[in-house]
Amino acid sequence: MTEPRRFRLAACQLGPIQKAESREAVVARLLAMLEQAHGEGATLAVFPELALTTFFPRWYMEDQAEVDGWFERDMPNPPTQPLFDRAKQLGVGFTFGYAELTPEGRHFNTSILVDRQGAIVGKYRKIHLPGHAEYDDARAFQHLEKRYFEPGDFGFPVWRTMGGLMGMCICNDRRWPEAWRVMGLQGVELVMLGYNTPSVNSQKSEEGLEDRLFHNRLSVQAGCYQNATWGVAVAKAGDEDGHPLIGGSLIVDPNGKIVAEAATEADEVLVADIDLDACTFGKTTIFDFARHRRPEHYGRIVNQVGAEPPAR
Ligand code: CDT
Repeated sequence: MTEPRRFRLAACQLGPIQKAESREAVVARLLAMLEQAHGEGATLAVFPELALTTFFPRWYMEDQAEVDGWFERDMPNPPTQPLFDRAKQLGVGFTFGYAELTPEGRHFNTSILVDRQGAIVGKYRKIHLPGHAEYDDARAFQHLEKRYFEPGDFGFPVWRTMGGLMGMCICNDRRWPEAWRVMGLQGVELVMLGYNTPSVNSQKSEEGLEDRLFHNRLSVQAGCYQNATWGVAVAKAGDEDGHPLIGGSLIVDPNGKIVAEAATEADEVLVADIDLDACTFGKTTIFDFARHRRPEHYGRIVNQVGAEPPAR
């Protein structure tokens, strides 16, 4: 089936989810936003990272059974099935993030992409895991993604679905140009990502909300421009049990310009009309990779991890 290359996209920002909130209560909020997105004509809805629970990596846990309680063993599962069913009825594709526990006992920070016919067509597992693995009392609060997840093992795939070339990444990945470029090298036309970003840097209290929103915009706008792709970055925002997260969800065009931006830190749906053919100009001119890239000079990008300054 040929699907349109022009469609309305919805960024479905979530307000806070408290530790005590159930999956069922959260899915009811996702469903309300899905209905709103559909009512406004959207045919693709993007929900944030770890969209079913509070941002649990801020809590230090030693009991693996307690940790595993934040993870989903199946997708869809009973709490999320209503979202899959309703989206299929409405003909709306969607993506959201969740903590994935595989049958082999592996833990990933994952997002899935579901097409307008209700099929799961893509899965991405977060590669750049920020934070630390052990309790760190030098920080104002914990960020234990390196404790609870292992780095993703799928790379940065791009899927041909819903009329275009679709990619995903998750939160901290958006700060890494490598993530965008690997998708750019597959011709990506829309990058969908969710985030949970604390409003204050736990290691530098003077880096607050304004700087954090700036870094979010800077990363997404640069990634879109430099790869001539649309991008949508969707927050889980607001105060989760005393821990504030930034809002600032964005839809960005292939020229790097913001076309829609959230105004609140609550559940909020923003929509924009997407023309995937708007990527063509950048991809065939200044960012025509086949003509202009010089990979013979990029060896350090893949051969080295940390910075290696020249000898004195
Ligand atoms: N969820 C996530 O990846 N958050 C990070 C916080 C960085 S500070 C440890 C982010 O890049 O927004």
